[in-house]
Amino acid sequence: QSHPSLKIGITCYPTLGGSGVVATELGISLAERGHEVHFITQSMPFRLGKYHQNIYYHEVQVSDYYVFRYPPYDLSLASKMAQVANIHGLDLLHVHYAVPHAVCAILAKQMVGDHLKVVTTLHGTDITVLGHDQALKEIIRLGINRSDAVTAVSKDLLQETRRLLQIDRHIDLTYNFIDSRIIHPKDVTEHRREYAEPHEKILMHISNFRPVKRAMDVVEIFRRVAQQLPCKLLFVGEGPELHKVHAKIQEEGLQDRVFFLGKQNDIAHVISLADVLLLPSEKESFGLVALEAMACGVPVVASRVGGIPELVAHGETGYLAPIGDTAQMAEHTVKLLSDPDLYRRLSEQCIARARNEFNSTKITDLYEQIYHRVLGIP
Ligand code: GMT
Repeated sequence: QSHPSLKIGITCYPTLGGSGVVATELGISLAERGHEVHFITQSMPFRLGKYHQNIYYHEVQVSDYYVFRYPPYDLSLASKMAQVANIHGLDLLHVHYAVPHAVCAILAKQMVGDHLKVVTTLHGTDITVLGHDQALKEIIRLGINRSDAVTAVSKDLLQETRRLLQIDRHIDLTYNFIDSRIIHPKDVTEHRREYAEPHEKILMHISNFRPVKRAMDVVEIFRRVAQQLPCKLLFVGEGPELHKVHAKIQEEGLQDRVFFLGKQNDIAHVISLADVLLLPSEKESFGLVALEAMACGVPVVASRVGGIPELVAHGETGYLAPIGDTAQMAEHTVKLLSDPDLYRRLSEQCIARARNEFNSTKITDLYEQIYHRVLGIP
């Protein structure tokens, strides 16, 4: 059955981690299916890059009128959403995060009319925000309860949302995904030589170095692994704890074996340099980088937390251990890297699992079904 092409507004944080990446990839995938996609964001989403047919970009301008102590970004966003919806005749707004985006979309809906539908995807940060500021609880609940549909990126996040916010409404499960045309193993033999000798293994950590990522555990895991096999460690990304990590590496005298690559755009190329990805986070509603690693055939050693066990299958595509158990994570890493047959099997299973369970086509289908449901399209 052929469905009408839709006009969809997408709002996300364009520069922030996995949620922005997933929102952008979803927009691209929808545009390829003939839908008209309008990004309404603070700046151009970083993975949007080149020109795409059917994709439009609308920048939110924040008013800095001198009486405002805090420029009202949320109101500017809601106004922009309503403006774009009216001018382009949008069918729906798909927003990523309840606060503030869903709340802004609900305001826009009040300005435009009830025919404009709101779909909200939860990425976990609303729950984290709640941990910091309980005063926001009711507005997060409003964002969720007044949306026409709500989705969560893992079962764990779905249950957490229900439990912590006392939400009874239906929430759809829409796992994050990768586009295997872009995220797949790359031949990086040349570049690998810059970091490691052929007999050495490469351990990698990629994050925004927020405390929740526990990047110091990565150093500890590496220190233990390096006592047992020749290896190097590559850190990718930037953030608040990077300087501490740097200091620790100096203190441990590991500087000859550790590289800091900073922010990198071509994530498939960078991940392909690695033999194992370390993700010892203490909170992770999904962990998109673990899925990107799997898609590149790189097994993941991670903490058994949040949504990670839903993508990293213990003993099949990587290994899981309790938060902070660096000894066990190191042990798993050594086992994995010292058995070539085991490694090959896990690496192949990683690619298969990422492609079969978390592919762009399957998840875009799911989102389309949700759009049809809220719009009453049979
Ligand atoms: O938490 C971050 O560091 C960034 C945040 C984001 O906005 O991308 O990540 C959250 O959403 C990602 C995409 O769904 C998930 O992969 C991350 O696990 C989630 N972060 C947390 O739950 C801490």
